[in-house]
Amino acid sequence: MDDAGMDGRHSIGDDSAVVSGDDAIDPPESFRDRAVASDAGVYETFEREGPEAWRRAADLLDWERPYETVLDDDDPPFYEWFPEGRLNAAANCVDRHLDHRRNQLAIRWFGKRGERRSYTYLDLHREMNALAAGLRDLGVGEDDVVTLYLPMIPELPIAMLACARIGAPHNVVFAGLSAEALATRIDAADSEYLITCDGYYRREDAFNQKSKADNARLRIDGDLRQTVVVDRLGDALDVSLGDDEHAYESVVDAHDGETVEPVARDATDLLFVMYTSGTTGQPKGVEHATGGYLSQVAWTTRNVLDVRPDDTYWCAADIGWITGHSYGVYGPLALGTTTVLYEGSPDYPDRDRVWDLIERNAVSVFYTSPTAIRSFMKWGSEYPDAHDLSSIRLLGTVGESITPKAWRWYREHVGGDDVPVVDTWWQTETGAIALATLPGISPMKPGTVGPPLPGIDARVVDEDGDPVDPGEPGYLTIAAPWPGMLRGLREGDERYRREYWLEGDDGWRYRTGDGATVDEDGYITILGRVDDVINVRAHRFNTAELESAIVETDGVTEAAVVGDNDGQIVAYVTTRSGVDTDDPLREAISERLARSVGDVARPDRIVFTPELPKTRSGKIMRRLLEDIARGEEFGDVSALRNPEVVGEIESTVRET
Ligand code: 6R9
Repeated sequence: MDDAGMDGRHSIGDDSAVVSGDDAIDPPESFRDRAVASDAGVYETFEREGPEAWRRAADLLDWERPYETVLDDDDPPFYEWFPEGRLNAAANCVDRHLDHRRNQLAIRWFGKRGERRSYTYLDLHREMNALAAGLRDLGVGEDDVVTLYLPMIPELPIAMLACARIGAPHNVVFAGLSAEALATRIDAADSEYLITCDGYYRREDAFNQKSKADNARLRIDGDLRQTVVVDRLGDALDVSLGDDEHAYESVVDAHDGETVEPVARDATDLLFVMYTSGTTGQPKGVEHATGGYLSQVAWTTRNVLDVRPDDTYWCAADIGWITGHSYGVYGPLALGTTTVLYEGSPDYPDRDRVWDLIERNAVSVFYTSPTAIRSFMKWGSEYPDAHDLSSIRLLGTVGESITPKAWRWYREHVGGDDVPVVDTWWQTETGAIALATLPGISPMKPGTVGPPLPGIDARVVDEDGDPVDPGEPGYLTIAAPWPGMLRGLREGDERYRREYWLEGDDGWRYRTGDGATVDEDGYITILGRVDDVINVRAHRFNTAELESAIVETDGVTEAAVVGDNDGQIVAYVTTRSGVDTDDPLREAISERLARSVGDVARPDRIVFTPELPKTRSGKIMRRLLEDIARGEEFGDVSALRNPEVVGEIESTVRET
């Protein structure tokens, strides 16, 4: 293996294990030998070549017209990647695989009622084309934004690809969001076309999705010209269609067998818009360009998640969020692999559902979130232990910090203790993974994301933009553009500049909004959003650090820490079912914090709760918990996954 480090600053991937700390774990030998990325020289190559190095990513795609320039940075912070190039994302995800693997499965779908459907690349090609022809027939033209409001059914990725084929940017709205949220996103995106469904199942119950869509329609300022409605529920729900509403089935049937020439898009043309999850402030319409986005997504799916064409790969994130876009649809399909799509809940019909699906499908790469992993832990290792999970070659995690405890549990009980676990940091705005270990090269440090990927100039800096010392908290910034980056915001250039960019003496810096530390090896630990940092007793704590200590306590499953108006630390804690939420446990948590962080970190109040309030994408709503701790008014909680817990928490807090 090449012995090159990163420009002498740190030596990731150096065989002599320069990476320090007792907790660093080398990539397993068996994995390393067969990894896609096994040459540590890749760091140096990117360092030496600069943006030009990203040709390697663009070259994973088929281009209609080749690009000449890799990066046009004449007008920062408006960067253009591969500007002269033209390509079509759907052709890259489907058509080009027809020569070699038309009969290979592209999508394996598992529905909530035990249904299964599989699509080969040929099937996918046929249905995508029929829908693309149908959408055209309904008047959808290039650059018309189509809103997709669908659960995890095959029609969702098919609709994304059909839109991409005709150059119509999609605007996917998570199916569980309210009518109001849908209306806001339709208006904000100037979208005149909608694809939705009659309803979907949540456990036993059929939910009426169409009525939410109807409701949204009454609220929008603009005009919805045409709506396509997928029949997900069959007879379970009777939905009547108006003149400008069309059954998906009939649209696709009417055009079955037709092919639509993929529209060659400029690399900088809009592929999709995605509204961010809104943990803070108003949702923002993040715009992703076709060429740069797809290049980095394909490159990271290969090099970070180690996915190859013959894998069966499962990204458990909902396609309604960026992770599902990049790593549930575009990444795996661009590489021609088989991607698993699961509509159901992880604990239905039983708590071993996920392990059962992995075993059944011989899934080799599994990518999920710390929230999910914490649930799995809470349910108990007997569930994964009862299944043959030996097909797994790599595990990934994304979305929030993972505690060392959860990381180890995941690796041991799901990965058989001998696979790499990649903790991947990125955002809706970055489009693709930006920080992570390269699994065949870099040692892993549980609880720490890892170094920036080659070509990502991430830096942890202080208020003045100067690099912080190892271990000191700072702001995570990115000092050079990268291909998957957002090309702008739907809300305009000014907002884009203001939200994300700072001009410094040495150029433009992208602000991630996250706090972080960096260690001597260049490994970055995410401390949470900058506004999650709490200042109490003249100390600067970060929520992740305290929470990670609390969950180390026996019996504790999840924790969220906030500061109140009196400068006190309030810890919200969920426990493993059956554990007494009594004084000994309070004492144990306090001891644990004192031990891990210091006496100064002992919480003033511990509030036991059956669940923590979470966004639909699984992020803990710390802001809300902070408002509750401070006895302040808080806003609308209906967009939460579990709004019902809020009242309960509030009354518990009042009693403590
Ligand atoms: C992909 C996605 C982005 C925010 C990001 C950060 C948090 C994501 C993380 C992580 C710690 C990780 N985040 N990955 N924090 N470790 N591996 O989640 O996008 O929904 O836009 O959220 O999520 O705070 O800024 P998005």
